[in-house]
Amino acid sequence: MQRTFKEDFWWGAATSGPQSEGRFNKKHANMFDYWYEIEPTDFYDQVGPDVTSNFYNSFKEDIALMKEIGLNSVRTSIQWSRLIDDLELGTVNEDAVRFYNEVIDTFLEAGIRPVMNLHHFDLPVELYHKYGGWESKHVVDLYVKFAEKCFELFGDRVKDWFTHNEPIVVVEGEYLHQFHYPKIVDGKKAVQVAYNLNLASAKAIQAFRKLGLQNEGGRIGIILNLTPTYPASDSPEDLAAANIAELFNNRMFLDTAVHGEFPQELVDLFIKDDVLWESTPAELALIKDNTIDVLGVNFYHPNRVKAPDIAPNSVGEWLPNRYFDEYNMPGRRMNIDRGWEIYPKALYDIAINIRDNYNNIPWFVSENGMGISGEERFMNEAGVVEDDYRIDFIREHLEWVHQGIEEGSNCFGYHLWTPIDCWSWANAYKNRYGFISTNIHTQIKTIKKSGHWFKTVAQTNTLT
Ligand code: BGP
Repeated sequence: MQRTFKEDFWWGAATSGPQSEGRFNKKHANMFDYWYEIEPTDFYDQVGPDVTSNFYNSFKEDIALMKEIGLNSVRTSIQWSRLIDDLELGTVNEDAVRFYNEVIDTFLEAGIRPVMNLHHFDLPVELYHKYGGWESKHVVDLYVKFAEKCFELFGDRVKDWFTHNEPIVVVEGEYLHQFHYPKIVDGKKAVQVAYNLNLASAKAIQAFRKLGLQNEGGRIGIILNLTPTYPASDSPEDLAAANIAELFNNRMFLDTAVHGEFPQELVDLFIKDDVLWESTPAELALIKDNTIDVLGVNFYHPNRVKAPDIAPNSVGEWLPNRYFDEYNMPGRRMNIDRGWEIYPKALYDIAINIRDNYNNIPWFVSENGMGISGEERFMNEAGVVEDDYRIDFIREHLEWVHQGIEEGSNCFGYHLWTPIDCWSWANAYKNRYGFISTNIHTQIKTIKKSGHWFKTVAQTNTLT
């Protein structure tokens, strides 16, 4: 069946500064730069973020390749640790200003809409060591200074801004489940960090509007990784578990971003467990007044949950997972390389949820993708990766997006993670996601079969 999308649909891909630029000419280290310095063995093949996919040096050639595969929009991020010279004063590093100006202009000349995010897990590490990072409201204010600089410097040409990418990952990775530096387990700090990230987003939105960028065609939002929750059964216990998982994983940021309020049920739970954040009425009013214009949804996998085997109790460290356990649904489709379930229909469920419960706010799929190990095995004699599995994956997800749009969802685009194979946090180069492959030894970049396929989809606005 042929599916046609509207004329101005965003066909694109997403990356981030820390995963693509490399550390070249950066004054400050971010959390990952530093983590790699102190614990290189935590990274796959001990490959760190020093070079990544070399975008700092090769952005002109890289953007030309993105143009060649028909992308009309690309998201990346401005690295706080690159742009800002004095983190307290918010003064800028002139080389970084030159770099981001050239990147933005190169995108525009290529006919690609540059979409900019401000924080993609890459807090300057000094702010963690000095103040506890996102635990501190002073750091929230320093972030707002950084955001203001970005708006002032680049807001004339960048029209689509996002405050954070997947803030829940900071909460979980750094403060609960120990998969990102500093690998702390502290429920109270985790909850404060979640609050402060919400506050930072609202304050950045306020700064954006004070500058009047919304009157110049600008809009601002947040990018959330929504993982729809599916309970293992209809039992009251499983339904209750799914409800708490949904509140913590999704609604803690989504409700605040769209409605300006934390879900009361979640606040009550935090009060009961004595982990509630410190807030002021003025901050809560600011959050209420500064909701998003637009939403980015990263979707990789659903969240299947059941009631925990052991009933919640107050012993041990507080973790939200005391209320829900992951459930391995028999027969589920898996991407074994990344360990994530493949369930494209979840994008339709997200579309309908946003339509019905979140003001049908304009949104786009800001990340979706399939990380595959050892893609060289699929390379043909010409060096092209024949990634038919990725084409099928994208097609299936787009079919459900289209169905959602048919039923009134306000979805305006689809971005694959990622345009060019890039470095990924602790997994480094283990799993490849791109439309374009990177040889990490030679930095030679080659369009994969999926890149050629996507070009036709983008040019015709049609999925066949
Ligand atoms: C998202 C992040 C991206 C990217 C992607 C793929 O959570 O926003 O930065 O890394 O996931 O996941 P991973 O790199 O962990 O395989």
